[in-house]
Amino acid sequence: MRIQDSDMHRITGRFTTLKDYAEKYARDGGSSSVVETVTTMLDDIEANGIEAVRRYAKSLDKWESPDFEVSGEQLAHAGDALDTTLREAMRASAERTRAFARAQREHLNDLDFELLPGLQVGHRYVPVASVGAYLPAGQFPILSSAFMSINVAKVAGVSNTIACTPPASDGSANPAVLYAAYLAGADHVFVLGGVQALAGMAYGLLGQPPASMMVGAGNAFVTEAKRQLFGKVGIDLLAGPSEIAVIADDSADPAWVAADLLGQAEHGVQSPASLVTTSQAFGEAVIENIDKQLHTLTTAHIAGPAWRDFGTVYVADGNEAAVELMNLLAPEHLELQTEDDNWFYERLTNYGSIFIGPWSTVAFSDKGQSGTNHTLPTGRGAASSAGLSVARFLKPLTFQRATQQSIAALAPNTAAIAHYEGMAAHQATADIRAMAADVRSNE
Ligand code: HSO
Ligand code: ZN
Repeated sequence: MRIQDSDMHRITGRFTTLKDYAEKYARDGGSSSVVETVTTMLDDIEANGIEAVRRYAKSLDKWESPDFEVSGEQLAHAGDALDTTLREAMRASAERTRAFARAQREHLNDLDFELLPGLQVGHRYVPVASVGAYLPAGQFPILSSAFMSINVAKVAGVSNTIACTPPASDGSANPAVLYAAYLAGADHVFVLGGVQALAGMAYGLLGQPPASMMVGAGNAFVTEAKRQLFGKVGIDLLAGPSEIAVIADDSADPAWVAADLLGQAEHGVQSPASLVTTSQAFGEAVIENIDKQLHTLTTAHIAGPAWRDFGTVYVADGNEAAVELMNLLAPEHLELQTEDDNWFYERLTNYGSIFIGPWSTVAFSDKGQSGTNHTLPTGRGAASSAGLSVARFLKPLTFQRATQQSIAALAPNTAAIAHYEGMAAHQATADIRAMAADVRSNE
């Protein structure tokens, strides 16, 4: 057993680790070579259209195709060769993520009420016209990506959904990723990867109108392309390395906590996994279990370095300190395995999604089984925003219907404010109505 400064920080009252934390987790927006490459590619594709898309597909992925699209027939049969157990599991994920999104949709109500006599205001939810989703198929072909993006967009009522997934070295798409896109109800699926895929969707080069919004995670180039295209199109979020943080005490099983920490550390060598505990002995036991589990884990070459460089066990000197630290960490995924999970749940405010009690593990959401969306803010993004949900594909468009009855309350005040600002044309719009309604100005 070993406890070193590097893997255990002692918290006494205020967080002495705040500076460590900021240094360790502050990440820049990407290396400048990635930024430059993506800028060049996007400019080229914007200027030269599908010809440039084809050129990049050929040079980067050795992939040529007349239009990159997967036929409806091919999509419908994508799952045929898959193992039945996998197919059933995926079907359950598709159904549950759809059911959760539907329930959330039902709680987004249109609004229409009288704010003042003669002034009716409100909003109605209108889906974005089209969504482009990136479905990764590289090191890990994350099958649930289609459920979190396309599926949820469909529930929102998005009429045109496009998915792009990168080709393998022989130009084929991952069959399970295609099957997921099929289950999710994608309207058009293309075998196209990287920056050229995002540009193709955003600029409308794939025989479809430009995407209003693009979602889904990919490598550093894909993320940078989304960042640069933001503004032209909406995006879900810019995903950094996946994270997990756990609050656990002596009542938890250190082997389970260790497994769950490694469960997200596996994502990449920069994935932070943090344990916050009030018991030093428990923290030591978790570290010991992680070391043990890494011996047999087939992805230890990723999870090991991630844990070594970005893994932390914090010993808090009380539950309040644990909550305060966790709200500061604002992790993407947060697990509670304590004697009184509700006590923590009521006080925690910054996380992408929370997993309450030892039977709830992050992978249940990651794989679509628990229905919630796995596209969640990372890198402290959870301090200011939530993850992807049906609401992100819906615009609450406001309206106002003013009648003459409301003019006395609206027009003179508007005129007074516009007059002060020097915005004469604005003032005129209020004045003509005030005059027509025979309302005297405030001036
Ligand atoms: N943890 C990732 C999603 C995922 N992981 C899917 C594995 N499969 C981001 O939340
Ligand atoms: Zn994950």
